[in-house]
Amino acid sequence: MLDDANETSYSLQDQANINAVWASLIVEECSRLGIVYFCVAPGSRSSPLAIAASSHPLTTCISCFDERSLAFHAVGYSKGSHKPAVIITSSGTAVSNLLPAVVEASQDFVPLLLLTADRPPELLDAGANQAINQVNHFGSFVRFTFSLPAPTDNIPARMVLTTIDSAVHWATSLPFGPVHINCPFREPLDDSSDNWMLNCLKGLDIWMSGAEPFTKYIQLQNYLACKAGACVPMAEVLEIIKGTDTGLLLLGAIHTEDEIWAALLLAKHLNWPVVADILSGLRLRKLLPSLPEIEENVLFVDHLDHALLSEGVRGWIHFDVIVQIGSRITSKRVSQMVEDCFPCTYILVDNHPCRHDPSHFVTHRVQCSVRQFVDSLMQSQFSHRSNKWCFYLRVLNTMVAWDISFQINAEYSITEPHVAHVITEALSAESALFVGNSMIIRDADMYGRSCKTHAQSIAHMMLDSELPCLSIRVAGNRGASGIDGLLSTAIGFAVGCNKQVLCLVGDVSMLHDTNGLAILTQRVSRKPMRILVINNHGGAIFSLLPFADKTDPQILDRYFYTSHTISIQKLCEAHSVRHLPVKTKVELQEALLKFEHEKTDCVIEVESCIGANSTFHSTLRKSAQQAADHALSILSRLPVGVSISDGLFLYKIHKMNFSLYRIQLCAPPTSSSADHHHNEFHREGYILSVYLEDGSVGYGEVAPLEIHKENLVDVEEQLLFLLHIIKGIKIDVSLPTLKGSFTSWIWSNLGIMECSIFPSVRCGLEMAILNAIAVSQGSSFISMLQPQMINEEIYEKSSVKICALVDSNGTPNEVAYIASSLVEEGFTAIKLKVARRADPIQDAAVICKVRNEVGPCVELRVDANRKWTYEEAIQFGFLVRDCDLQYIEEPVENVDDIVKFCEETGLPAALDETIDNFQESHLNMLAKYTHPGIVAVVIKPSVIGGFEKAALIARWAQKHGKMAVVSAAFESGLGLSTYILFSYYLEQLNVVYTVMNREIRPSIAHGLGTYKWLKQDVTAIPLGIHYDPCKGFMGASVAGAIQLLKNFKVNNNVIHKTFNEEQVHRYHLTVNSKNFSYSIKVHEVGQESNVSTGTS
Ligand SMILES: Cc1ncc(C[n+]2csc(CCOP(=O)(O)OP(=O)(O)O)c2C)c(N)n1
Ligand SMILES: [Mg+2]
Repeated sequence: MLDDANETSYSLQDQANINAVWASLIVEECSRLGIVYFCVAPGSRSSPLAIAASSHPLTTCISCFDERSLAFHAVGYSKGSHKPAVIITSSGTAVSNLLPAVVEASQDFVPLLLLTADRPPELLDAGANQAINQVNHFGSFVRFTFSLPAPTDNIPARMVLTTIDSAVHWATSLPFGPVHINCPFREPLDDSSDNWMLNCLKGLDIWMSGAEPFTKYIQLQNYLACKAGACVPMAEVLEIIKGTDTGLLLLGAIHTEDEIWAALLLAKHLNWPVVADILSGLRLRKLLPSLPEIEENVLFVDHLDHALLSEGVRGWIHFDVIVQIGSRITSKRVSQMVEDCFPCTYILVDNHPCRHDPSHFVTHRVQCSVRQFVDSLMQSQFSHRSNKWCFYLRVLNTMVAWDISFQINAEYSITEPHVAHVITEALSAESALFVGNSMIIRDADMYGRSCKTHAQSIAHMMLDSELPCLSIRVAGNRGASGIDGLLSTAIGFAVGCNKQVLCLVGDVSMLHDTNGLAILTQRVSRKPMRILVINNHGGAIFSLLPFADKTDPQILDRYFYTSHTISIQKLCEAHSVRHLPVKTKVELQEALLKFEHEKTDCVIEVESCIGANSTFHSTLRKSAQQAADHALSILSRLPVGVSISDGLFLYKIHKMNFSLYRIQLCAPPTSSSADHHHNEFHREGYILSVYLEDGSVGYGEVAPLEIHKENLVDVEEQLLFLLHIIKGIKIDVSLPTLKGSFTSWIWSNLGIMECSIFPSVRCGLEMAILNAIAVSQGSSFISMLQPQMINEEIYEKSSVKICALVDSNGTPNEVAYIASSLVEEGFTAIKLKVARRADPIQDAAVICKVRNEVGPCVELRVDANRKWTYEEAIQFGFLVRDCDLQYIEEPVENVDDIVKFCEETGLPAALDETIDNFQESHLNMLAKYTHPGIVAVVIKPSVIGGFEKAALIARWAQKHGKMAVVSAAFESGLGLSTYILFSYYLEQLNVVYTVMNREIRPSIAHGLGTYKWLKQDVTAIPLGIHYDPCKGFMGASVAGAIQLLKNFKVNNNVIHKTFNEEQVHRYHLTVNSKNFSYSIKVHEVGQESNVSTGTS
């Protein structure tokens, strides 16, 4: 870094003062740009420049006391050499004397660089000697003018260099002409020494060690610039890109559909990760469901902004080359990351000539259209060497994306990030988006997401573009980012682009431009518009600024938020514009859909509130940061030697087999409806064995009961199918994250749709695979899920609290006796089955008796399994009101009555079957149950479809302050051990959650009391469930469960049949029709059939 600067070819450290540093930088950069002829007029204020120019080894200097003549001399030099000459003058009329020559140069397109010394601002307009207004002194006769600040070490010195580079680019680009840089200097003007901070040289290391200009401007055709030596051929850029190890394609604002497509093509060609800004048109992508390749081929790191919240990620991420298409990046964190990547090559491509480089780090500035740039790159082939890097970024992005989606979807109320998250669904091929400033554009950039397009749009797109994904044209006023005139601009944009524009604005922005509504009502040749106003009653953005916490709320309210109660509805009425208020997520969806097809304009007003918005943003940031840390810890634990280069996988499945077990139970399962007249009870199921290529084996259990919708026969068929297709399937490192990874793995690797795999099969498969990976890594099921939790010592002392299960047949006395024996044994939580009797009064009598018997400290739960009518449940509820029940599980048969039940009785309830029956998005379905009366969610992984779904529901419960209770479905010791570890994992998550919210909850008793039913087991190792004297409850040892799974051996005495690989016939069937033909791959299991197997 800076220490190394001593050894560099160009040294600045020995400059006496900061004036000399800046003057020296100016002259050196001119020389590197090929500009070496300096016309120096005498003067004191300009002495730092004159000294630097005259002492530079490569410059030629000439002098004249008459600035007018000197300037004409410079014009002559430039005409003759086709290179700009530099003119240095003192302040005052010395500058004015340059005007005639500047006019001549301007009219005759002669490049010149004017460096005029000036007084610092404190001496202007204050009667100081020789001080006149030199800013904009030459009016329209210069192509570019810039007034530098007086030199200071508070500003990065590289800014001086990018100013010179930009000025020379203007002078030597069509139409060539003079450029003016005004240079104020503060005394001392000589070389007397003054302490200055070396820190201002940050980012100059490479510049100092070379002889190249800081920012090289590349114009695809510019003769004069090349002559001046200022132009770098495109070949250099190509070479850089070819040699890139870790490249990033950053897409800023892109304005036309052609250019958006060109950028997409470039992304595919380079195969670099892509960060697409909201204004690029590629952030809110619409995907064709049938053609997902684009998402597979191009890695869009949509959530880099939030991933960068993690300090670990900030320290780890580094790109050696960044290509940015289109200026302006909305995300500050991404811009900061680009700065932190320095020294790196930073290539900015845009067709305007301006310096859009606020951090002053651009090394190559290519001035051309996106298409021209892509054309010039498409002829070259680039090697794709950063697969591993892309893979890491993909995992990181996926995990952060999952968390963002989770937080947004799990929030019952409509939030501003939710609007940004779902807005793509309201856009079609015929629409465009106009984003307002303030929070709106940032939220869309941070929380927007791509989504699948629906059928009509697909047809349209295929005809339109024949490309696999649809970009959405997005515009905004980011030139000056004002909140004025946004509505009017959006309406103009709608006329101009002839699309159905959806405009998103904040309330203050809307109020700033209500006259836009008058333009809206003049429907001149445009399609109807939807204007979505987020009304948080003020400028919410200020609540996110660091000073918000430290400022008096009244001052914030009045002078920052400008809080108001102005009615947007009445404003719309005044302009006869349709207005639709929106208060919930569902209402928003309906409003957006409704107006998509209507012919009228409308204003949809989403109600929000500054405080809640600020809190939710902070939750999102914390959660995304944790997700990014989690992703990093998974990636950093990749075992050495894992192959990432070929297909980015962690393991390969060698084979799978499964065995039917039959074990004895002590009693019939409580879920059993059959009458049991004999004393022998059995449980049947399958043990899956998944073998990895490294020899590790993991076991899983698939054992459907009556509560499952599938039975043993269904399951066997599906397992047979899996047995054949799973061979050779790869597992990547992200699979154990349980954040949608299994769902996408099952679809993309096994080709099975999420809804087609039976819940118990998916659960068993997840169990077997996670256990196999744990064996292979020499760790445990828990460490798979949460690598940060690895601490073997803690496992030794940890146990999971178990809730005993009582099938409460019998008289109150009999049941109370059983319950108190359980308490004596050490149980502190008991669940009693109710609603088996005809009369809820009898159930209530049993519960009252039990409570009496076991005392007040035992947690009592009851489970009605939805068997009561509402009236029966109410009757029971009122009778047990004083029994202090922890909760009543599924009291009523009608799902919609459960919240009503809580409200009427004031008793806590829990969900169980309700979640089992969710077909689609669990979080949307759960939204109905945020009511505080629902205190727990009972999760049976085998019934809801595995650990991934179970973890999602548990996180929802934890987020809403509810208990997430894991419950077994009478599985064997294998399933139970995995559930013990899963319960422990959830408890740890809950600790993190509650610590964040500053409230520690006691441990939860999990529904694993079914172990008492096992008379026999599939394993010889006993489950370590004992009274834990330290904790004071009946608990399952975590270390015991880890050991059981590690050393698991199937007890062959209980195995009835094993399914290994059977004969499979593979063949193709080809069907030829008139205009098309298609081929079907058939895998046939079992005996050879008579089907003709002619191949195509
Ligand atoms: C013309 C103009 N005036 C002032 C500002 C400063 N400013 C930026 S955001 C903002 C508040 C915008 O409030 P709103 O439109 O309600 O959006 P929110 O912050 O609530 O998302 C203001 C006043 C600006 N950008 N432009
Ligand atoms: Mg607002």
